[in-house]
Amino acid sequence: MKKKDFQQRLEKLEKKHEKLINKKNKKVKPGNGIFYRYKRPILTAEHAPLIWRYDLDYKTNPFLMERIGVNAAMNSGAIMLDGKFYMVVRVEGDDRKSFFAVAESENGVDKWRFWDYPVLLPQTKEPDVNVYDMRLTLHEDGWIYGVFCVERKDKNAPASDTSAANAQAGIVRTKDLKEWERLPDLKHRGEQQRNVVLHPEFVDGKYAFYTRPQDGFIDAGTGGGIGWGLSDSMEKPEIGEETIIDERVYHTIKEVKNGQGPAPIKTDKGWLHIAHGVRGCAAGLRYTLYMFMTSLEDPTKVIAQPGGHFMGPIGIERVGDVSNVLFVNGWVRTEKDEVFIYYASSDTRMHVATSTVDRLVDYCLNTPEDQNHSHLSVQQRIELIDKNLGK
Ligand code: M1P
Repeated sequence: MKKKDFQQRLEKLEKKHEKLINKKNKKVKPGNGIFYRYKRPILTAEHAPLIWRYDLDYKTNPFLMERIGVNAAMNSGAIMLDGKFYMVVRVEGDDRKSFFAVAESENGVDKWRFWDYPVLLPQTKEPDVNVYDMRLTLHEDGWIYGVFCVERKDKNAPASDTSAANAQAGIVRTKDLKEWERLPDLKHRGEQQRNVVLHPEFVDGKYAFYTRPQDGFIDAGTGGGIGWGLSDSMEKPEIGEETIIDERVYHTIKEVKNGQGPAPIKTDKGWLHIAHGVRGCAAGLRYTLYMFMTSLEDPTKVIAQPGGHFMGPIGIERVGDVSNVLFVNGWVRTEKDEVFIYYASSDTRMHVATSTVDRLVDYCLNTPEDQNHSHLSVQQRIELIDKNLGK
């Protein structure tokens, strides 16, 4: 390619990238009264900076090839610092390795822009093979903790099995999302862990973790359910017994497995939780989001559990690298008690939905629970219809 053509192509790429980042997003009205979706995804693989993907030097890359592509931008932790919205995004390269990168936005719904450099995580003695799905918790001890899934090859698998993996909870802490201190992986009594989240407050003077014990890498097996365990310290994080606080239930949206989303939001009526539930079907696994509340006095006690999903994949959300999946590990509550829910679709892209603390609490406290039987669901609807028809 001639230098002139190289230059022209680069200008086109830069223009297209800037245009994408600066696109305004729009609330989809009238919504369902619980939350608003937005027209466009907020972050995609195409949002990744060109300097991450292309060697921009004509001498070394005369065809301006994208040699280190980015495949997805998904499952992101979120936090608000000094009035600005930040996500710690799970970015997946074309080489299937996920890593974390910070993106920021002034208003939380559009103009999301990645920082120039992704996060280079310090390693423990046993290097990570893959890392993903960081949950950020601003803890009352003053640190921002990031708990994420760290995956390594399963050492006990036969040599012929090149897929078997072992998942554990990796932990980092930071004050500014720039300097990250790595802490040891969470010790626990089970086999594997994913979807581990730190509770924002001390409980009985200890650090409290939401867990998801599982027998195998994909299958929850005899484990599963959202668990809870306490640790004396974060420098030597170790939980003893895990209590299951939100179980898997037959023929519900969380029949196969479930996992806590981000750290819960404290309200005067209880802790608000958002989570993902998984069911099986002929097309594979279907991941939807659901909500529940736990007691302020006893955070292991579920006090409200609206039936069914809170949000399921629709439209383009249904399709991606792992289709039929919504996943959430980040939300932000603003000073005005608005809630920005950062969810990913089909392991491919990020979206936002907005609501308020009041609405979400109302949704949790006043939405009927799953009746666990079709005829009872029909009865529930008949009561509603009767009421609406004034009978
Ligand atoms: O592919 C869907 C999701 O699968 C896993 O979630 P879970 O542990 O509940 O099965 C995670 O790997 C998650 O990153 C992914 O989005």
